[in-house]
Amino acid sequence: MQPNPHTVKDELLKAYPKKTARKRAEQIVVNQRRADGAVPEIRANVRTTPGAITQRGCTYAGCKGVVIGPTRDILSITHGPIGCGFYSWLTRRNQTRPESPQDANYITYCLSTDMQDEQIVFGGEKKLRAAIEEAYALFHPKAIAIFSTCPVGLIGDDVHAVARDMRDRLGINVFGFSCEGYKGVSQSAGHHIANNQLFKHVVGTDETPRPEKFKINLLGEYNIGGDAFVIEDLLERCGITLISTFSGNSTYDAFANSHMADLNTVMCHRSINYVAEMMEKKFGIPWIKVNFVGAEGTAKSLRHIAQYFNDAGLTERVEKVVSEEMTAVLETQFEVRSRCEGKTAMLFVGGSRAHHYQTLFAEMGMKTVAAGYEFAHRDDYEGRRVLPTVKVDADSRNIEELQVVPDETRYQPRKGPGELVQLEAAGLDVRGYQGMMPEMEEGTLVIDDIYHFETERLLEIYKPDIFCAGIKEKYAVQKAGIPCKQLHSYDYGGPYAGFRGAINFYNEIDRMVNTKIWSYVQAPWEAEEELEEAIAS
Ligand code: CFM
Repeated sequence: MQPNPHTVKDELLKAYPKKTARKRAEQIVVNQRRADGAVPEIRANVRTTPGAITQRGCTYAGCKGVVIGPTRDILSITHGPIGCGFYSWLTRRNQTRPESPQDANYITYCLSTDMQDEQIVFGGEKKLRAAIEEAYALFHPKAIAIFSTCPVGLIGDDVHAVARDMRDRLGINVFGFSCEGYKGVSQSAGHHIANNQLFKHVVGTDETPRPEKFKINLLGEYNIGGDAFVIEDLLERCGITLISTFSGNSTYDAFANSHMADLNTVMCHRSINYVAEMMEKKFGIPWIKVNFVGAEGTAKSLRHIAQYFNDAGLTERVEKVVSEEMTAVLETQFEVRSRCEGKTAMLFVGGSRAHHYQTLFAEMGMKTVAAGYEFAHRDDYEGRRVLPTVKVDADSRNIEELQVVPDETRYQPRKGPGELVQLEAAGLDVRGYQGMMPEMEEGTLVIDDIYHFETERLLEIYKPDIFCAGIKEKYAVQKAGIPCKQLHSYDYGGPYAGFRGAINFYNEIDRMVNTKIWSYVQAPWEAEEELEEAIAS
C-alpha cells in the first residue's frame, strides 16, 4: 500500500525550523486534478534555503554547459578560475557529429582564462583579450563565446566591451555572456541569459533562403546520449527539414539561418521557451510544444507537425514512419510489462525530464509516485495557463528581458490568425504547455528543488523500485538499496528519445528494477555488527 502523501509531507516538514517549514510547505504539494483541469499552486524558482543540500547547479552551468555547450563550432572560453571551465567540460554527454573530419568540433576542448590572484586584484580583461587572440590563432573559429564566472562579476570585468573590441579586430562574431554563477537561483537564469545573447547576436544573421517545404527548428533538445540523432533520422524519413536544433548536434550557421523555419517545435520548455517567443515576435514563426520522449509522445509530436503544415503527403509519410516503428516498440513494451507492471518510480530531475520520462514509465506499466524539478518555474508544473499570475521577484528581475518587436522587413506571420484558430480548434495546442502536474495522478507528491534530506526520507518511506536523478544523488540512493537511473547523462546508456530510444529505455529499466543487487548492499559497520554477533554466539 502507498503511504499517505499528506502524512509524508508533514513528516518531511517536521524536521525544519518553523520559517523554513512554512516556505517549504509551499514547495511540497500533494497533487490534485480539479474538474477544470487546474492543479494546486506550487512555489518554484525561488532560492534554496541556505544549508540545505540542493541538486541545483549555477547560472554559468545553465548558460555555458546547457544551452551553448552542445554547439560544436562556437569556441567557448570560460573567463574565470580554472575549476569552472574544467568541471563543466564533457560531463553532460551531449554528442555531436561534424559533417566531415575536417569540420570544426571544439566540444572536446576546455578553454579557460585560468584567472589567478593577479587578475582578481588588478582585473582580468587583459588576460581575456590575450586568451581570445591565442584561441583565434589556434583554431580560426567562426565565432567565439565568452562566459563569465562569479569573480568576473565581482571585480567588474566588462566582457561585452572586450567582445566588441575583439569582434572588430578579428572580423568574426565574438560575444559575451554575463552568466556569473550567482546571477540567479539556479541554472535556469543561465538558460535565459544564453537565449537572449543567441537571439541578439546569432539568430537571423544569415539570410540564405531555404527552398524546402516543411521547415522546422527543434528547440530545447541537447543530444544527450545521441537523442538528437534519433529525432533527426525520424524527421528526415518523414520529409521534414530540420533547419536548426537549439542546440544538440548544432552549428553556428544553423542558428544564424534558423529564422527561415516555418515552425518552432519546443522540446524542453524550461530552457528555451524564450527563444520560441522572441522568434515569433520578431519573425512571425509560431511554436508548438513537442515531446520526443516516449513512443506515444513521439508519434503525437510528429502528427502535430504534420497537422500544422496541413499536407496530405506529409501526413501519409508520418503515419508510415510511425507504423514502421511501432511494431518493435509494442513487442518490447509487452515483454517488459510482464516484469515491470505495478512497480514504482520517482523522478527528481532538471526542468523538463521529470515530466517527460513519466510517459516512458507509464508505457511500461510503472507508476510515478513522486516527482519534481530542480529549477523549473510554475508554468512547467502547472501549465502556461498560470503565467499571468507568476510572481516576478527580485531574483528574476535580475535577468534582462529583451524587448522584441516585429522586424521591419523580415516579420512574416507563417499562418494567418484564422488559420491558427482553426488549428487550435482541431486540437493543436499552439504556444501551449500543460505542465507536469495535470498529467500526474491524484495523491502523488510533487516536490520542487528537493533537498537531500527529503530524498533520503522518501527512499525510506516509499522504497520505490527506481529513483531517477543525477550523479550527485546516485550513490546515496544506491546505498539505500535502490537502483538510481541518471536521467541527466543516462549513465552510459541512451539514446532514449524517439521509438528506438523508448525500446532502449524499457530494456534498461527492466534490467535495473529486476536485479536484486542493491538490496544486498550492506554498510561496512553493519557487516561488522553481524560478524561480532556471530563470534559472540
Ligand atoms: Fe531542459 Fe535539458 Fe532538462 Fe535542462 Fe539540465 Fe539536461 Fe536536465 Mo541535466 S536543458 S531542463 S538544465 S531537458 S542538463 S538536457 S538533464 S538538468 S531535465
